[in-house]
Amino acid sequence: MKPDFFYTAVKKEKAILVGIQYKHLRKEQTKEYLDELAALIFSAGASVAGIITQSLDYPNPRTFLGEGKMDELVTMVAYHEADIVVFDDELAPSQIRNIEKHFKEIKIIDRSMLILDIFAKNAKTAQAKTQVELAQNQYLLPRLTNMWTHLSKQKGGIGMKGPGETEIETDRRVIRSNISKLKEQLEVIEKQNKVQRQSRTDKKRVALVGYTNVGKSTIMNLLSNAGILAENKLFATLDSTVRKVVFEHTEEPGRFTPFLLSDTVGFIRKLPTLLIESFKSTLAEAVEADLLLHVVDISHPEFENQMALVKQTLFEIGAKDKAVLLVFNKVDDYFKNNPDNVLAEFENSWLSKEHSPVVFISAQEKTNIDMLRQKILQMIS
Ligand SMILES: Nc1nc2c(ncn2[C@@H]2O[C@H](COP(=O)(O)OP(=O)(O)OP(=O)(O)O)[C@@H](O)[C@H]2O)c(=O)[nH]1
Ligand SMILES: [Mg+2]
Repeated sequence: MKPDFFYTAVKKEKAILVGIQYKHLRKEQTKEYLDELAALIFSAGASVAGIITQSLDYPNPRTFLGEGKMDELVTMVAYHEADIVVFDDELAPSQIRNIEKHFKEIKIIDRSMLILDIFAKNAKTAQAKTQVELAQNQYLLPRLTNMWTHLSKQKGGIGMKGPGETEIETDRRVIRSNISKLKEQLEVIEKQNKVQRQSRTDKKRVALVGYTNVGKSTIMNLLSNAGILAENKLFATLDSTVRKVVFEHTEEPGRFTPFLLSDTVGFIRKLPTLLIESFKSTLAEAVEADLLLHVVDISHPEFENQMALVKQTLFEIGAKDKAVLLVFNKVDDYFKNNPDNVLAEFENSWLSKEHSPVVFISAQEKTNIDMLRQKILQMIS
């Protein structure tokens, strides 16, 4: 660790969150969405100073918020001495330009940009880094003319990492050639990975998939001692890790079944399409798996919507018609808040609802892990 006096990290940025209370959404849902945006801000290393919402049918085409609300936002930013304003929906380049006119030295970003930033921060392998860089360049291309030219480049922090950094790169031609170079690099990496995957085809393959922060990496570590970073941040995992796991059949001691288990990048609502596109090859582990463990955080108020989104995303990347074991995780948290519910009843209701095998566990408390092992074994044997 560096001594304190060498520590030169930029100060923790303060953000104001902006969301629309759409007429078709319940109030609690809008709150959940903004809570998620706050979790993204936290994962990016910044803090939330304030939240502003407006009831609208659709965003104002010029400034996202209406005139009066915009004044309120300006006051709020000044009061909290905020550094960033984050909008929960994607902003059009012209909206960014119009909003920026209201501020000095304030970064205006949208949800996509924030997610890209977290990905840039957390990417470790060459593949993940290249994929993020590709998505960033593609995101930047249509927005080149007005990306914070009013900000001093030394500022650092969210959104200042990556291709936005230097003057020369704000040239469309450079961005275009970056994009084609990155695509070529990815092709090379993907070819190597494919060879690697093909060399493992003799074994059954199981992939952990699910919404971000549901506990995929915790389960991976529990089943395989993989030593993967698991933390209460969104998108802690960006690279798929594969481990060989050997389970012994409880009813037949001495009989072992080996398989390959992989951890994958989490999903989130409104994941920038560019990221899905560029992460397709990372998600190949899920597409080519024999069994998917769809992990759900049952303690989360939005868990059913999260499940639906995961199914939709799996469909989009071509991982449909797969054997799926639904793993409801964090039952410890769930039963803390719903002490009257009975696990067996719950299990039955979901079994009839989903028509696919389900298992309820707590990866943290190590509850029901034997049941999870048994079900995996049943499904791959
Ligand atoms: N209460 C409770 N917390 C859990 C449980 N399993 C995991 N967690 C916590 O949930 C947080 C997220 O866990 P991860 O394993 O990193 O989740 P992930 O799905 O890999 O998340 P990403 O890689 O960021 O998409 C961590 O703080 C874990 O300690 C559980 O059974 N109960
Ligand atoms: Mg993870």
